[in-house]
Amino acid sequence: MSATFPKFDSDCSSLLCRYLSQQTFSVLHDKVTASGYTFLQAINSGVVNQDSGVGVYAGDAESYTLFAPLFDPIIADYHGFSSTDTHCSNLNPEKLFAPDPDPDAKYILSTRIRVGRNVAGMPLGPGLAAPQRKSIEAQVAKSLTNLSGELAGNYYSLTGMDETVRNQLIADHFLFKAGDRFLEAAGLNRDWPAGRGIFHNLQKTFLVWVNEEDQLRIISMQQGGDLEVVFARLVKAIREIEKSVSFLFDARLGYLTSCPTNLGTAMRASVHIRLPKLSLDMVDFKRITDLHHLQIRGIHGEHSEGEGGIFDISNKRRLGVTEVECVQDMYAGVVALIQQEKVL
Ligand code: ADP
Ligand code: DAR
Repeated sequence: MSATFPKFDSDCSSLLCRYLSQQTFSVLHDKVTASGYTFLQAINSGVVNQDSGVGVYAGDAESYTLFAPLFDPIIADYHGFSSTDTHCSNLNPEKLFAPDPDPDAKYILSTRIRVGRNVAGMPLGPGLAAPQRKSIEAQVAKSLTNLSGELAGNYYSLTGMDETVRNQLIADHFLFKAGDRFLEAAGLNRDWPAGRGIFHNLQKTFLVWVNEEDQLRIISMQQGGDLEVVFARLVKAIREIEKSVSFLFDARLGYLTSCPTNLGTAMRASVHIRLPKLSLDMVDFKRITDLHHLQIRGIHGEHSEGEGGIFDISNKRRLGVTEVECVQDMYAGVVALIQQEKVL
């Protein structure tokens, strides 16, 4: 990519085109981190994909300081987190109050809470070399296959995975799809599928994605709306894994991730919820989700559409709030959505 200021479409609304001024570009355009990740790589996804929501990815921890003149205003805008704020963590399940908001299972199909994690001492996904990605896979798979009890399971590498098995895991919402064009332009699909895989326990209520957008996506999920059980299982898994894998953590930004939208807790707590009446009035629907800092997605992953009145509802904020608050945000919003669906 040339070192001239990128061309943005007139209707480009990404945080990249909102905050990349000529001045910032002139200061950063030739900057390279110690691990060799360039500023031009960091912005490439948003330049290539003008419909990006954000448009930037970090290739290592240093990206968040060296490219701060662009990353800091993007982080402040997305998370409402200023450069003087500091993140704090709370992974204590006893602090969560979230009794099942739908005990008759009329609305909530399933609950899933995930965190992103990256291995300390390594670049982030966009800056990884193939051998580094393979060594992360080996280290993480070894750590996971030592888990016991409810968390015991097996690791399945994508390399050599039967296509039918892979597609079924994706269809059942357990496995990630092959990287989309945003990840492609960020360099996150390089050497695909080498070094990528999934671990899951027998019941598929505890899963870990290895080397997708982040090096670990630690996931707890099950049918129904018992957020407290799902959160407690996730915390137990995080505590077990960090006994043998150190995570990339920053005092100000919390857990570091390749996309700045996942910084801090790197947590997305979601329900797949059936709201057929409310979904007929998306203005009212969004009024409630905006009030509770929630994001609406389709049920087949990011960038998918709602289907048959069923949506993926999750917390939008991940940085400057604790893990308990992320789940509490989602819980309060889901209670309000169900109440409005009942009124309708
Ligand atoms: P994330 O970044 O959290 O992985 P995605 O939107 O890409 O988010 O979702 C990844 C996968 O997880 C998709 O297959 C999606 O259908 C599934 N998923 C997300 N939330 C839930 C949920 N509450 N119940 C069941 N599956 C879910
Ligand atoms: N699609 C990219 C990333 C947005 C946040 N989602 C992530 N990280 N999966 C965009 O800039 O729109």
